[in-house]
Amino acid sequence: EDSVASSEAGGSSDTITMGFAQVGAESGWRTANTKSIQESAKAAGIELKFSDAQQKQENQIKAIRSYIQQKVDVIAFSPVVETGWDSVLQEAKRAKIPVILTDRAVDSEDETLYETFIGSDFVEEGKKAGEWLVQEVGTAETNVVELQGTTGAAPANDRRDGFEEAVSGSPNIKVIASQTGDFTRSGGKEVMEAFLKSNPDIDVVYAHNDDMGLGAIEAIEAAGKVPGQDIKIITVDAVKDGMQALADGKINFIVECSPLLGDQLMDAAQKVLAGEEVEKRIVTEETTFTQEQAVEALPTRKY
Ligand code: GYE
Repeated sequence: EDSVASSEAGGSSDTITMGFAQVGAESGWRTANTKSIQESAKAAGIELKFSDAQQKQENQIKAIRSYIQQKVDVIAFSPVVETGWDSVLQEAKRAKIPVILTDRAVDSEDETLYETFIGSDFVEEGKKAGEWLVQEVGTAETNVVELQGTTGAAPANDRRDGFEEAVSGSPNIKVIASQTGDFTRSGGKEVMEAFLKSNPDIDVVYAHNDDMGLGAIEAIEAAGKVPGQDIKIITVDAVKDGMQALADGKINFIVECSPLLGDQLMDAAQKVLAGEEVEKRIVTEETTFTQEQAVEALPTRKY
């Protein structure tokens, strides 16, 4: 495809130009997600303009404004936090550039500001994590520490809420400390070190993603304890490093969250620009993994 991208928003030149404003490169999940988007764009013959916001909303807003100025055909992004998008999305709407949300949602009341939201059900993921714990510990007194994702991010809010809901009927399960580790390995490690210093009786870590769980493993080992045994660990994502730690017995349970959203995104973009109907909400299908299941799944795991 060497044709020049259309200079008209929604124009009919055969090459579609997509501006994609990514959250950052904070985790193994994000790396796999970026790769999926880049590969799928290539396969679909879509010209991709890509930016990395380093987990800062202001950078994402700047990127979206620049895509509007460049008159791309479609804008897609994964909003770092849920709130504060209305004005920039209104600018895109006025410029008649359709917007597709992937991975994370916005909490905007005005649903005309975007075409569709493609991604996981994070509340469901939190529930699966909590339900496993309820099964696992029965009536035993259980102290949980929670490593939350980026403050204000949809997956942090929803994974917290879903988990709370699932354990709400078990008064023996108590979340004794909860803090953000920003979805990074170093963040998870740092917060876990502080948790270990101030709480002698931690039974379980619930980390909102694998990377923070992997950071917590380092902190637990450094404190002379055995992750997966002295302290059980539940995480979300199921990226390779997480699955390896699960197979090695250092993590006890992982709720899957698929980063492979690229094909669905390109498909939705093509449909929107062709004037076809797309579902307002496209939910990704996902499973969960125990240690035994991780051993089986690892050899064919793609990310
Ligand atoms: O779980 C985490 C990443 O938004 C679902 O962001 C995504 C989350 C994912 O940093 O690892």
